Amino acid sequence: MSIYRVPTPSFEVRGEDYTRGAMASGEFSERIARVKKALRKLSHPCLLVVSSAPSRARSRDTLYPYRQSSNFYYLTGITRSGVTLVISSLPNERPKILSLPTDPKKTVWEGPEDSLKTLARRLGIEAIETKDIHKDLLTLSRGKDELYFENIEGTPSFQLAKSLMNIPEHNRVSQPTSFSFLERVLVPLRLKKSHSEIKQIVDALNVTHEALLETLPLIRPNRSELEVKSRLEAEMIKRGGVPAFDSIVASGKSASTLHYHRHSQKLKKSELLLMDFGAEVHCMASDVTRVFPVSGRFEGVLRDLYECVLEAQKRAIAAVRPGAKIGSVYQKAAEVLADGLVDLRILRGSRSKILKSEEFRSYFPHGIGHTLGLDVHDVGNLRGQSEPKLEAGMVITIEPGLYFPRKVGKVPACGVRIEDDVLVTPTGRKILSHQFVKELSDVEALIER
Ligand SMILES: [Mn+2]
Repeated sequence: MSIYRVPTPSFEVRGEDYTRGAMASGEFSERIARVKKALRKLSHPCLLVVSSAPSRARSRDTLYPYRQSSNFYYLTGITRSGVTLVISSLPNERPKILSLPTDPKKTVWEGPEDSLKTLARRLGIEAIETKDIHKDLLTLSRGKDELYFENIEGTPSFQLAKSLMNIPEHNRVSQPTSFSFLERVLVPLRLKKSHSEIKQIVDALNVTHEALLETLPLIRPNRSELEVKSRLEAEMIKRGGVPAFDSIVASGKSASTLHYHRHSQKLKKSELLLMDFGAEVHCMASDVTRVFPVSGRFEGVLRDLYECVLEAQKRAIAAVRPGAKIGSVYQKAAEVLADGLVDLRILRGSRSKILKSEEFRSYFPHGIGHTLGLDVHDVGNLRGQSEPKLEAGMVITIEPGLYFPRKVGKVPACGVRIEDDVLVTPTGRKILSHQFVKELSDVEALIER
């Protein structure tokens, strides 16, 4: 997954202003307040330190496009580098941001940035301009038992944890002796989306959908995967988004590679085109997969295949509700896929035997979905030993698929996956990506020629 700088959208497309949807600073201040409260409960007195992402060198003095640390962005909404946020559990210590003084030489190359004071005022917190961030952080850590830091090397947060750990116990000046990753505090908060976060995901989905509509005319025989991909991403960028991950545009056999990135094929009339893509707007991601018949019509066994995956996806979505585990959602889709593989004469035997078989896993080798938010694969592990239950406010993707790296029976080498973004609501679920049609006839009508 590549990283991209988040531009500040400032122009209009089709009469719609895409500067809309930025989170109000009030929401960031509230999050900082919630963290302070959580820290008090967890391990008082303690300190949470999180820094903006460091710039990463691609080679010599050329940098990768900058993308803010999602945890830092979640608490501050700040998109620039070189800032560190400190939250203490002590009531008399205000949250603060620290930064080095502005370097005029840097400004020559990169232009002016919002001053530290402006950023702090927006958040209603204190600004500390310092020549030695590390020294200041060591001082601020005094009188605390525990430090919550971010596991990103090269940040002042990481550096602080590292040097505190290396101070011999007897030399510590009442400084933290316990250390935790700040995910312990932030994951529960980031996992459940607020009303405005959900609105932001919908905004990102709208940008993604408009980009798709502009790209549809290129889904024709003899066009290339690369043409489709570049149009798709250009249309996201035009609307103030960036790709939330490297888009997958895979035709025919290519679609059996789950994370296909070669984009070297021409579209053929007899094949399907799988597109897995999503814009990120204001650091919030979207993630959708749709499949189109290059000829304009789903025909023969490809039609059966598509219908099977669609039914599996609908059944899985219907199983999403608070209290459900992701395993049971997976199971609903897997049952439909297993029956479908029997109907297609690819597998034989009882459903329960098929579901346990290696062979079935080779046609459906991935999970049913993942959480979505500031990161396309967002915080919170849905699977694993302590499989958590779904809760209202979580946003997850539901994306079953079937993959055939080579021809099996009547099925040509191909891949079909259908993916939507789904909000868990108090009573069930809501599909946030409903603007992307998926019924066979609707998809055919969409690319009608
Ligand atoms: Mn996905």
